[in-house]
Amino acid sequence: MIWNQKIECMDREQLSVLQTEKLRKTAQKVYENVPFYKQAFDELGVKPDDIKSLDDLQSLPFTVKSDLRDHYPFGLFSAKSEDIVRLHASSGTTGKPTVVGYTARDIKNWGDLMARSFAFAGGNKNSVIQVAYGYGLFTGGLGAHYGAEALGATTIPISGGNTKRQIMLMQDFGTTIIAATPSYMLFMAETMEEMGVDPKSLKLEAGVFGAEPWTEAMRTEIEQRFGILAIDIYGLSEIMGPGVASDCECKCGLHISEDFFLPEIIDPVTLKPLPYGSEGELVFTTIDKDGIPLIRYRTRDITSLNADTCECGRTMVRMQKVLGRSDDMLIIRGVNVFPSQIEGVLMDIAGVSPHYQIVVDRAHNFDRLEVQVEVEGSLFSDEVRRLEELRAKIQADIQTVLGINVKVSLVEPKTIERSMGKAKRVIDNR
Ligand code: DLL
Repeated sequence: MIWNQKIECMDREQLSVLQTEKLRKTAQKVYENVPFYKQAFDELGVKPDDIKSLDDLQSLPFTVKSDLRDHYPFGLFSAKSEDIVRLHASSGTTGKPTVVGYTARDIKNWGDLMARSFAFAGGNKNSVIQVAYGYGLFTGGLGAHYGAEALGATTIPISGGNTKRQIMLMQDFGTTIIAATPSYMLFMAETMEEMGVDPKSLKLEAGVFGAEPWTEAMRTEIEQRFGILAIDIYGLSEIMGPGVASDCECKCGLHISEDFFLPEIIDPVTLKPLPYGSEGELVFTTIDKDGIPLIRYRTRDITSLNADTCECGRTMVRMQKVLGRSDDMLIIRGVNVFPSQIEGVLMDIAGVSPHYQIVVDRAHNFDRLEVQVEVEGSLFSDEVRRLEELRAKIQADIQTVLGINVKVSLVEPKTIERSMGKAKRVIDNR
């Protein structure tokens, strides 16, 4: 089902007229209400009225995460405080969180956009949606919650964690769609096995999984273990939260809700825009937000865009599955390494579980990368030779993909700490 056929399948020329109009209004709003933006526009010598077409976007200033932190907590808000009805925040690596505010209209629109994502997963008013993203300052829980209600579905606001209870409710309430991080979904599969529950015996039909990078191999594993459709959902709190983009049943890229968010891909070094199809850093301009509209926000997420009409009929641009972040990219002895590349290798090898951790250390100016990965328990009671063969294979395959030698350690099942939210894949001790 297409939730908003008129918009989601809009002729692209018509769409660009709508986007240009919304962009000009947004530029006016931030120029008038946010001193940070007035100064940034003035420094570049641009005025909101100069915006005549979408090409003029390139003359506008960028926004980065530290700009939000430097104006903590509400300095980049465009709306008056009396009109803000909700705050969310995402934790940074250091110090203060990044705070975002929503007006009542923003909350309504967010629910509507999230409903589009649930519709991608086949959701409708008959669906029973279990929201296993965390509720609280994180946008996952409440974002999915309002989307499920906007859809008219029955919503189960269980939040993350409490895994056995999640499973019981899935059985008893007849959950048809689950919203969770992909790593937590795999943990639920494991817990079901321990409890003697067959994941395929549930009424579950689909899941909307996101908040962290995951590979196609992980998608296949979830789909096969549960017998469901696994949809990728992308978003970030600065731009709105979950529901900025999601893939449809074709699973060939995530449709961005372009009537709200203008995407660009830039070269993260030169900051120059790149054409469709090129990989680079994703940048968003929000064009229909009141609380905290942002101009050219640098997400640090690496992907590419595709503007071809999708088989599903939607015309909205698609972004490729996120490859990683330009800032969690590891540089190991000069080589750029994305955790998702290592995950890709692991998932292609039989007997290896999707639970792994990457530990980086430096000794005598030499970077060492260790991949700790869980393997099937039965292997440990087998001959040592088989374990060693598997270890050597993983090491050789990673060497082929990354071009560097890494240490591989095989560990027993359930040794690596499980997460109820975003998995912590990398421990960088450098
Ligand atoms: O993670 C919002 C969200 C909640 C999205 C639930 C999807 C589902 P933040 O905590 O601000 O917001 O983190 C945003 O998470 O810049 C990406 O690096 C990463 N991320 C989110 N979704 C995906 C995804 C939420 N589907 C940051 N694939 C983003 C890869 C993702 N990375």
